[in-house]
Amino acid sequence: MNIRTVSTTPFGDQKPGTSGLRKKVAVFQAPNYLENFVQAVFDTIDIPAGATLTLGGDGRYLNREAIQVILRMAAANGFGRVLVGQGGILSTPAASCVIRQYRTFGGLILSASHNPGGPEGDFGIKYNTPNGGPAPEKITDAIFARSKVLTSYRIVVAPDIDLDRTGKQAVGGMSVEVIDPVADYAELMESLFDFAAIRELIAGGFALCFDAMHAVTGPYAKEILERRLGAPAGSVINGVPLEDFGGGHPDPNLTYAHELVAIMFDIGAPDLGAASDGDGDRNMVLGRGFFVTPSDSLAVIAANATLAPGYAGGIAGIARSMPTSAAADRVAQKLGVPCFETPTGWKFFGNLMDAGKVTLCGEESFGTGSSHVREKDGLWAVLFWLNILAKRRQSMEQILADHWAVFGRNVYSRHDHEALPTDVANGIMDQVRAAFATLPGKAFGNFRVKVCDDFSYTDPVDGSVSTGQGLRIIFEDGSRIVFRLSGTGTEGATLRIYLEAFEGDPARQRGDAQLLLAELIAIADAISGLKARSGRERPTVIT
Ligand code: VG1
Ligand code: CO
Repeated sequence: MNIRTVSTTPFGDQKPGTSGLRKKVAVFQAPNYLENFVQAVFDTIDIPAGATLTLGGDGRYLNREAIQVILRMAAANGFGRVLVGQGGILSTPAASCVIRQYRTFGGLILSASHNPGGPEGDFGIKYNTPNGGPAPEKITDAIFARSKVLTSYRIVVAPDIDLDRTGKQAVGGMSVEVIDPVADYAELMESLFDFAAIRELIAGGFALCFDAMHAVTGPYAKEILERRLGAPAGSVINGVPLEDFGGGHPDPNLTYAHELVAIMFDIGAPDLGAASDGDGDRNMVLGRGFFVTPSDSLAVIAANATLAPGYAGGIAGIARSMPTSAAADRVAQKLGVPCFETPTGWKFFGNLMDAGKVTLCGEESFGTGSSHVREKDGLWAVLFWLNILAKRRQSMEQILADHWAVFGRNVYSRHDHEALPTDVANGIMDQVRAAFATLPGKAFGNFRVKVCDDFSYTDPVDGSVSTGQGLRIIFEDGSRIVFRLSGTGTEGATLRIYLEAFEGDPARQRGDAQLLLAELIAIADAISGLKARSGRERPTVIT
């Protein structure tokens, strides 16, 4: 093997965020930038000789080039084999599935998830550990530390492989297997859900529309929804992955998935609408003229879990991120299973799933998943809904109404203020933090503050502590306002405000969330000085 050692100067800014290292494409294109980070990963993870690595990405701009570089570096750093998705494609949940199924020594996933792609867009990379999940903070901190001091990287001299041809090839002395990115994942889905019942539902005229947003889920959705489940061709829209996602923002929410939202709120809307993000781990589900919040989606899936064959034996427990509404907690309580509250980011669920403490996990940010892999999983959530619908034969709106009638409704909304100047965002957070001293006991209209804190978490499995995970203001009646800065943005700072109030009265449960939360929204502004400090009248995205 012809290994070269190339000198490099550390960049100092390669700190993985909520979900890996994410930067503008131009930053990744700087000489040695990608190589520096990949070497930092390889130096940190103690690669067993001859180990196998899983490799793939969401197909965005730079994906193919980065894969060729990583293959050469993997060969030079002692990997014996790499499994790479055909065309360089692997959705995040499919990568997790491949890591687990073939017991590889983790994987590298190339994606900036829901952030836009293309030459002006974002790129990203993250390391997933052998359990298939995102590396925990202990490892990402070590990678960052290493990236700041390393002075060279190792790479073999070898030509590019043909990423489009499945089968065995070689890079240096290392074997590379180009695999079908969809097959193993589709098999796993078929083992969890009642495909026969869903096929029957669809054959009976149930219509669905899945918006892949020109991101990675197109091929997965077409194979599973159209080919295996019999949805008519065209049920999957924007199904061809494009390097720039067709110029769109592949974030499945009410703002960016506007094409799907328009379809679902129009006359003749299909029975179910769904969308996924750049790397396929998020999901948004809609009924006809009806939006299901991700927090409610987790709760409904938990309450109906035994309808799916893979969960027929019941669930061990639920975990949700702190800002996610407590709707799932109510279901857990009724089922008599534990519910854990973790910081934001899927990496905090891994230990709980590995220890068998939880089966289902969810985040308010359109993330739902289970222990079938160690990532959130967009299509899995859509299939879970289809399975529930096939068994219950009710509309999505009716299922939610029934759910709220039993459990009450945790009225919920997230307000994002994107791309704020960093000092403005920090000023707002500082003002909230400073108010903590005087808030407890203070009344705002009908709401009286009970406690406030900066959320910190002690992992119940390994005892590791994560601090500074979001400013919480909790009111006497259990309502909450949470202020948190995003760890995935690449432009200025994004401030997220999470609002939650419980509504037990069935007569008021069907109301509009923004109206039901109006008082809390005003309180959030009064405490943070948001409008005055930012000069903005309204959030960039409301969910
Ligand atoms: C956001 C979401 C968080 C999610 C993360 C990664 O992080 O709020 O819940 O885990 O994105 O999702 P932040 O720090 O911007 O709030 V993805 O689809 O990038 O893998
Ligand atoms: Co994602």
